[in-house]
Amino acid sequence: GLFRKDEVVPLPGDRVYISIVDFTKKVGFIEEILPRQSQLVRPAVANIDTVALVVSVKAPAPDLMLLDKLLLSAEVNGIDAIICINKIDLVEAEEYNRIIDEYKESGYNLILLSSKANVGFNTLKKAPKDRITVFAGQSGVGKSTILNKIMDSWIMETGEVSSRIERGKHTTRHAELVELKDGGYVVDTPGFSSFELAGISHTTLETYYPEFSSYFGRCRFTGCSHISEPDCCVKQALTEGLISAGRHKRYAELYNLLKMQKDNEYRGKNRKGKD
Ligand SMILES: Nc1nc2c(ncn2[C@@H]2O[C@H](COP(=O)(O)OP(=O)(O)OP(=O)(O)O)[C@@H](O)[C@H]2O)c(=O)[nH]1
Ligand SMILES: [Zn+2]
Repeated sequence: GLFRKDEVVPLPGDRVYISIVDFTKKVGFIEEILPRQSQLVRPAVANIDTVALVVSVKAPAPDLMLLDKLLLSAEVNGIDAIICINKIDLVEAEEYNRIIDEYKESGYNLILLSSKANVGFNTLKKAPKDRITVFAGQSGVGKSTILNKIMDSWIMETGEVSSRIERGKHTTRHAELVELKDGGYVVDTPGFSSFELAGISHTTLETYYPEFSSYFGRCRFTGCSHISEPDCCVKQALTEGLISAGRHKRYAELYNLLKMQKDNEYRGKNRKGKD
């Protein structure tokens, strides 16, 4: 295992073997950290199962490019994603239905929320059972408000007070897992709100779009980018409304960006070689 041999620092969410020193005083030490299924940097938490990506319908306006990037990030890290469409009290239904339409073919679980009007929390409550969930998304979309609401009403009574006191004593803020009454844990600190494209290649980008998956390998050209090639099954699906135009447009934008980065890298290397 990890830890002693490799000097791995334990994180919230780690599954560990412990040695108990004093059972009644709850004193013990970590013997071994079990292999991690996932590891986030911001917040530093291991074994996250679900990331709940929050967008608001208004104030701030939904940034669907950021949402797509965060979905990518979840896919790359092997973490399930759900999409929370928040602040629905601020707009008419047709406005948030536009977002639903863009993502309904992707298969991601979509939850309509309003912390203000107290909408959607029963659905949200069903989602994170037996799992570790972290909330993430752009600044101002309402992550902290959602978390506070969850923690005020769903939290396990045992340990709540002590962990709150504990928290106050720490000078540097670190994420903690909060155990929910219905099972599962939520990370008490909202996650990343920005995104780096590091580690993703334009050639594999398509594999992170669940709604593209049934068309893989069926295009006329191998390595089809699904952007400008003829006889492309993805583009065909697009015209039939089986893939949303917005998702595809942003996919194409990311594809071109990643390809350009790769080309620049390649040129940079070539130039060095010639000097
Ligand atoms: N109308 C409305 N306002 C909301 C709702 N949820 C949150 N807000 C407001 O939106 C603002 C931002 O909410 P926060 O919970 O601080 O957002 P956040 O995502 O945690 O923001 P950062 O801490 O900057 O990442 C606050 O003024 C909230 O009162 C909602 O459902 N409806
Ligand atoms: Zn194609």
